[in-house]
Amino acid sequence: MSRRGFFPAIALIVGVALLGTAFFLVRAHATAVTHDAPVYVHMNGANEFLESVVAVRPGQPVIFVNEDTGMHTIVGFNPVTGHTPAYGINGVVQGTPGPGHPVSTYRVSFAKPGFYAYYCSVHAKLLPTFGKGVTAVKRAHADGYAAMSGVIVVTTDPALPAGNPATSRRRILPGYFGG
Ligand SMILES: [Cu+2]
Repeated sequence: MSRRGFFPAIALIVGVALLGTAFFLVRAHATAVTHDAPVYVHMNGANEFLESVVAVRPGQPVIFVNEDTGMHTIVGFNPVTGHTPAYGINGVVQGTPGPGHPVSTYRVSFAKPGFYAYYCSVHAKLLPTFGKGVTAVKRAHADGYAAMSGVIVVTTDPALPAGNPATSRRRILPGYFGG
C-alpha cells in the first residue's frame, strides 16, 4: 500500500469499527428495553389469576391488574415446605369499579431466578398434602372454577418468557372487567 492510501484505509477501518460499536450499543439497548417491559397478570370476578404461570427475567416487573370490583391478595407460599417465604411478594390489590376508572395494580419483581408461588388468601386457602407440603384450594364461598393461585418463574432463559400468554403483554384487557 502506498503512503497516500494508508491513512484513508486506517480512517475507513476506524470508521467501520465505530459504526459497528454504535450499532451494537443501540441493539443492546433496544433488547434490554424490550425485556424490561412488564408482564401483566389479570384478575376479575371469576376469582382467578388469568395468566397463572408467567416467566420473567431477573428484575423484570410483574404487575397484577385487578379488573374485579372486589379486592384480592397476593400471598407467597412454598408448596414443598409449607412455609411462607420471605421473598417480598405479599400485597393487596384493591378492586376497580369498572371500565373507564383508574385500574388498581400491584407490582413485584425478583432479583434471583426461581419459582415464586402465590395465592389469594381471600378466595383460596392452603391445605396439607404430602409431607410438609401444602396446596392451594378454592374457598367454599368463592365464586369461580379453581383455586386462585399462580406461580412466577424467574429465569435467565429467554425461551420461557417468550412462551407467556399474549394477554400478559396488555395492561388492561378490554371486556375482561367483571364481578
Ligand atoms: Cu382473590
